[in-house]
Amino acid sequence: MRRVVDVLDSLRLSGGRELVFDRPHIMGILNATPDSFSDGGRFTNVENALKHAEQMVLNGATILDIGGESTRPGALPVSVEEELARVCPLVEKITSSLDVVVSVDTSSPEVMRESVSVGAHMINDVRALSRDGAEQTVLELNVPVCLMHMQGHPALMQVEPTYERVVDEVFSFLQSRIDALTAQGFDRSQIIIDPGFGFGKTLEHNQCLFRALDRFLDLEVPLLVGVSRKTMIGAITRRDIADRMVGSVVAAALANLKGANILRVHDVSETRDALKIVNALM
Ligand code: PT1
Repeated sequence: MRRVVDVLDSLRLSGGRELVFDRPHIMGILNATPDSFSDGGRFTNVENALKHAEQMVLNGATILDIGGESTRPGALPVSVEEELARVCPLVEKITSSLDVVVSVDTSSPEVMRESVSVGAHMINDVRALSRDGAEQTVLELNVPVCLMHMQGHPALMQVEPTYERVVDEVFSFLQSRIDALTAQGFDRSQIIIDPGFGFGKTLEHNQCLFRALDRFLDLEVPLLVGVSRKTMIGAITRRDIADRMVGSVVAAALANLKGANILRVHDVSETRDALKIVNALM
């Protein structure tokens, strides 16, 4: 199977740090939301979050994704002030105490700016820099960015997702977002893409996208996949959110086999074992 590493091989991060795609990277999810969708808000205070972050790094996460806005289906928007208050203290604490790449999951230009100023290395935007000022902000900050596809908005995105050809539409969207950024001088090697599993997609849409994951390698930028504990895993296994670990880990291993470079997961240690098995046996 062709790997993106054949073409492009690393992200340049602040402080001379580099993220090399000579192997899959595990992005551990660190929710800074009181209603966080599967950690029940246990990690909302900074000290608990730091412990969780340390554990994920010990277990093999090379990236931590810190988010202050829930984007699961039905979630409501959060104010910029609230998002800043949730995210920035955590980013500052983690970047100053742990040797890990810190990604901030946000669509808000203010949060992007402030979190990078306290040490964040990259931005993960589920709205692919569509908010007013977001694109300009990332151009100015000049940090790596993950562009994700979503149809609609979290509150209503699962009501009636509709596509004529889901793979072509998601592919074209991501291609046009890459083109929009590079046309303004942004370095293509600093862009990551993500088809956005569960974001305005039925199970069938998610299945089509997953089966076509290797097509996204044609865009010649690193590919991020996030399916951990999502509804699609529950729909396939008929398991509640608390019992989706095995399904999620298998899906992460399959995504890696299909060329994904970054796996965004809750269960870091289990995912690392799965990736080691893939690497050793395939
Ligand atoms: C993701 C992602 C993300 N997912 C990126 N960022 C979430 N780049 C947050 C469900 O169907 O996949 N990629 N940031 C979490 N969002 C969801 C969406 C959680 C859907 C759950 C579901 O259950």
